[in-house]
Amino acid sequence: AWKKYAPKPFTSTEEFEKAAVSHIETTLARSLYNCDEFAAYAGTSLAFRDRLVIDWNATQQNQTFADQKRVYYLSLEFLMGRALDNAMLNVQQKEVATKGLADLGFRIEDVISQEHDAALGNGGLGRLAACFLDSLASLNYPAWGYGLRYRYGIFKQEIIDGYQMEVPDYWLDFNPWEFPRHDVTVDIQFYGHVNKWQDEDGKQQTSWEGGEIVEAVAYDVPVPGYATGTTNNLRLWGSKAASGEFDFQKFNRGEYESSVADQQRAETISAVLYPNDNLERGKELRLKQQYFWCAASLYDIVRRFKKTKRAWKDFPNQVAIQLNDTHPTLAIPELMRILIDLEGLEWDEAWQITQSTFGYTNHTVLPEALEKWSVPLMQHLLPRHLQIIFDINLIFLQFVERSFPKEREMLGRVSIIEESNPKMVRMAYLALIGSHKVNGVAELHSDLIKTTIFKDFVKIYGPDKFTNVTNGITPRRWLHQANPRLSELIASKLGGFDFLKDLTMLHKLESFVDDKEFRKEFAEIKYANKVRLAKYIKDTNGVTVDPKALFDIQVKRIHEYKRQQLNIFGVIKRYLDIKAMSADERKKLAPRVNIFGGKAAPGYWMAKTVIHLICEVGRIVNADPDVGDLLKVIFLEDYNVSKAEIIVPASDISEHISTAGTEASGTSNMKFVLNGGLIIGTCDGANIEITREVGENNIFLFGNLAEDVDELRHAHLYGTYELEPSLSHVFDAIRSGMFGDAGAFSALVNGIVDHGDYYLVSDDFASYCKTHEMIDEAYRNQEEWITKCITSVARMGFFSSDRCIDEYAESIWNVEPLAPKQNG
Ligand code: 26W
Repeated sequence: AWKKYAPKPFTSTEEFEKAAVSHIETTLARSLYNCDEFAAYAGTSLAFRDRLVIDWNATQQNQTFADQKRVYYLSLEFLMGRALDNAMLNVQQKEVATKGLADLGFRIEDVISQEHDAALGNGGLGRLAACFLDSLASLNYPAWGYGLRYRYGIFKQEIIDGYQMEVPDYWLDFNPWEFPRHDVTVDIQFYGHVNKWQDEDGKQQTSWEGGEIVEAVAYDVPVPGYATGTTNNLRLWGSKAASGEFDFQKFNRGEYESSVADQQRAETISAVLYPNDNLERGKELRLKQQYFWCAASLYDIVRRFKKTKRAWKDFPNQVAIQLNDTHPTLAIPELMRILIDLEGLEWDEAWQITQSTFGYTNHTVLPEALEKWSVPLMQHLLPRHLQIIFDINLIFLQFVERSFPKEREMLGRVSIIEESNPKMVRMAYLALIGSHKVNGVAELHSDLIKTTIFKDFVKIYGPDKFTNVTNGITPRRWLHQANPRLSELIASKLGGFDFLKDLTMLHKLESFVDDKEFRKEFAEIKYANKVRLAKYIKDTNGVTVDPKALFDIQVKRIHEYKRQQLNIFGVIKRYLDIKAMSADERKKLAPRVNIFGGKAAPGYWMAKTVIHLICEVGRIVNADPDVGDLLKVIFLEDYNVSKAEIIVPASDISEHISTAGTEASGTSNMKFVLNGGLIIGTCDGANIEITREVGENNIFLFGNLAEDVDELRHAHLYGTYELEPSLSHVFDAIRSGMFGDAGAFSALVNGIVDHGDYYLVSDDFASYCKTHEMIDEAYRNQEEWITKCITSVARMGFFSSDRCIDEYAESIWNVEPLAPKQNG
């Protein structure tokens, strides 16, 4: 049915050309005679933007008129990547643009690559938010994203002499995809004090007064659904000094410099994305960002609700707010403040409304990632919110005390306030208590939160408050856009592109697994994608790699729990083995290219050491004539979304090798398999469900299980534990200076040898290496390999973010899709 709602297309190549050229000449004021690739990008984007705006306005009108429940997805990160290619594909008009641009003398790939990535995120959590927006629009859900408009996204990574350097990512020079709404602003208050008094009726009143005001300005980004008229809105808040107040006064008093300084201080709030992934640092500016964005978003949501003139009790029937991790948890006390202090509701009614409105998604169990804010800091910055949090906690603890009178020790454990010095607010507990549903992001992860960090809360609220929604990825970007040839091939077998909206249709590919022609084309496409990546590697790293070699890829944030160190130690072992072989033995080996990519948080010294080791191993191995094409080691600089679109379709094997129980889900694992690659992985996160879907024969699992991790860690610290001998060999090589200054890597090695090997590298090393030998063996039999790949692709339907969003809609939000009005 969605076909009949497909938006109005450019009716001809000429029409597109005319629109693009007109923008180049008038909007950009550039002559066609010096039209470069950048101008072509700008003209093409503006031409498509005009199209999107029509659908966007129609969608907003339609949703307002329909007056049904909306979803608000609050996320401090949206890792969108580039917009143009996605927009052209989602409105199904890329061919027109390809032809039109060719007429004008451009290759569309070159034009697309002019666009700067919108990199407003660190990794998995931010990219998940972006996939969700694509699915929400594609499935016609009335939904808004709310985030921050950082002037600097995640830093750009440069590798200089084998070390990571960070360069600021200023991305807003030319951004045709955002619409500043200078008329949509919200005043946000910080600091100040709380006043309490009794009004004439004897009713207790509370207000928050004084302090300072910063203005939030809305910037709207259209989010087009695939093959539908629905174009949703992503609203990003930018900060600026509140207009007309002290700045003008100061100006008039001749304090020009200090008024500019105030302005800069206000703009600092939305200046930069914090580059830590899974590490909480408790910085005041970060708390300011969180409140600024929560308060602006809630004001906006409440304003929209109030226009409907409904009673407050209807709020949860009109509004579902999803908290993407604990970063937006302040939205809970903020809604309570609005309802009680500003709207005059009683506590119980306000609390009932609040709890029914929010849902909370947990994305990590790593203790160092759990957000805690010091009570003194909150008292200073948000005095009224701290009071509300104390009240929420008091009422909650009284309830726990009544329900479990014999378990007094539980009170300290579940209190929102940690009795440390200074006291800390545990944001995960606040998010859980203030929401009606809590979900993890893969089955194992959702089980683990119930038995570890939230164990007591399962007892308190019962198991029904907790649910699982396994993550997904959008097949539009991660198949159709990143791998157009594979998408075409699949469409040719399934009778069109409907599978992009119902990914379970992929299962029909299984009947083509023995089809000779299909297999040949499938293999050719993988090869062509590897050729493209090989060319990219040559251009960026200057290293020649053989596209016939097995491409083994690990791209993700660099983190000890993700165990890039395990991978590079395995590579070193392979290198040592090759060095020890005779020429005859070497001839029997399957050539490999080991590709790494990912950013280390700027202050994460150990992660930076891992990058350095990878680069140094590459430097030695790639120049060793004994090795030749048998082994190449590549570190790709500045891994991001647009680079992932080149890298992901080119893998034979990708690595998802976290210590069991640490990777909540992983989503790149899904991307790689959907693109016809196999994976080596631990029994962790979504790897487990991928195994269930594709079958044990089509995945290379290794390593210890989550349930054994505690005991193994204990054995490292106290038991009769011995370092894996083959890993000892690797360490000897590193210590010998084979890969440059051994001292540079001593902390990395000692962490495993002397300091407890927290991530169990040694425990999993032998099984990891053995599994890689099985991979070599399997790859030798190309026919069987291709069968595994095709079978896996056919079984990946479950991992569409469309399935995931439907599950959220059904089990958490209780919202229905809204069909777009037909254009015309
Ligand atoms: C406060 C510092 C901080 C920053 C970011 C703590 C935690 C985060 C994120 C929650 C980390 C993150 O991106 N988690 C990833 O979320 C993905 C989407 O659900 C999962 O697939 C990954 O397994 C998980 O690591």
